[in-house]
Amino acid sequence: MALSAGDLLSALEAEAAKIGLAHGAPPLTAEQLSEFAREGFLVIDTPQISQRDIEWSRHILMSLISRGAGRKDGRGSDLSARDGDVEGTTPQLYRPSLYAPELAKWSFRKVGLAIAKQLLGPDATLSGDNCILKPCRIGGPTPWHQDEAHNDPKTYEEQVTIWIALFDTTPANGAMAFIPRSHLRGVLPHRAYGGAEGANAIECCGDFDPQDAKVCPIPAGGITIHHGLTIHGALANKSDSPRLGYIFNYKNPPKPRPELGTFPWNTEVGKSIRERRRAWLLHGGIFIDLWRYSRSDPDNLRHFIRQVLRRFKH
Ligand SMILES: O=C(O)CCC(=O)C(=O)O
Repeated sequence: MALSAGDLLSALEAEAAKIGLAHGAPPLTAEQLSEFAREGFLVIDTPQISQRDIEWSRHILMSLISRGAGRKDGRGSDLSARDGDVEGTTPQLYRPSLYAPELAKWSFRKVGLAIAKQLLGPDATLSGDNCILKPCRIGGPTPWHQDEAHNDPKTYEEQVTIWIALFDTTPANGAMAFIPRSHLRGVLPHRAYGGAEGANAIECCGDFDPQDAKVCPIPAGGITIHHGLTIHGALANKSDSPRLGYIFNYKNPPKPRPELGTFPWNTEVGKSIRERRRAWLLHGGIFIDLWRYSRSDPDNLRHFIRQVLRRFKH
């Protein structure tokens, strides 16, 4: 029996509705919005992404990581390193869509942005993508931290993060974990992970109890969403299944805020990565980067320009 165009459209809409993408409908419900406002994070444990797209993005990100994309230009690093190592046990690549521009055209970007605008308001834009792999058995922990502790303390850029699981996540392979309601407490003190000279990541050393954490396993294609002030982290991968997160950060435009002092932890971490990046940019990498940005998402380019301008201002 032949299907009419109308039948086909209804069938597609029914499928889309099942995964929260009904035509024109905002992705998050009123209940989800109030849960996020109350708890500082949200877990959507039904796949939001088709199996085909999971495999497609997983393949691209795994290939970028395995060929060491971003290592020499200071965008690839080992998240759990404490000795300045770049090629350690927990590979992370900032802005993978600059290395594989097809990622910038992925349809989920539209859904992600719609979610961010529901949470942050109409001015929210994508500030960057990121991916973190915890390989079987060796993937290291993600230290507890607040994303906004990475930002410039002189301005306030409210932010949210969408974390997409590209393999099933479990408590044993490093599912994301959140401290409920910690987004209501402002930026807490941080330090270099483990207080180590060669750490690449920051860790929250403020007053909070890791026992309060809610560990949030989700299947591949599921997502977690957290506010930039929510304390979060993840355990090491002790299992036989890999754990890969594709991460989108969204920000509101910066607003001046009362002087918060400095965030000294940001100069304490990632020293070897910054040196590598500087050397690469000065040796002509800047032109490669400009070319990469020019073929990428306009939001990526906007944030790059904003960062450069800020560096000149300070
Ligand atoms: O994937 C991880 O382990 C950490 C991700 C994270 O910290 C983030 O998305 O803000």
